[in-house]
Amino acid sequence: MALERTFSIIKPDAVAKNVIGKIASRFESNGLKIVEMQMKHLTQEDAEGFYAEHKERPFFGDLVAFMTSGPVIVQVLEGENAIALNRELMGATNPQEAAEGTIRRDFAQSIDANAVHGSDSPASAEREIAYFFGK
Ligand code: RTP
Ligand code: MG
Repeated sequence: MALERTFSIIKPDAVAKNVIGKIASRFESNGLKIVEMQMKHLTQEDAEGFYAEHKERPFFGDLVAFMTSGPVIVQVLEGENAIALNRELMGATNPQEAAEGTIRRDFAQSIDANAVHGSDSPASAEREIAYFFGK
């Protein structure tokens, strides 16, 4: 299978908890290579544009407020089957429902503060990588 790229964010809760290294290590030890990485404090506009698909959802305001509450790490991960593999390593959106050994089970506290984001399809990966890193 060909190499694939996906977009990942280590969210403000995980950065504040000092577990950037532990999360990056999960990627690295499971065959994902970090090929772009930057710490960034998202503006309101950055977060609203990034999550535009959720604009009409009731949690949109809270999501944008949370994502701009502190610095994040934006990164591009590369590996075989990177999009699905990253979603598997992350675990379910709600950490209470996330499988044992997943990043969200181990480092997240709530559905809002859930430690990481990962692209959910090839189309989102392409859009999200371009959004933060250009083509
Ligand atoms: P993400 O986009 O952050 O990787 O997470 P996801 O695909 O697992 O979840 P998604 O449905 O795309 O939702 C994006 C983020 O919005 C927050 N959320 N809150 N209160 C709620 O019901 C709710 N649902 C989603 C989560 O922080 C989720 O990661
Ligand atoms: Mg999503």
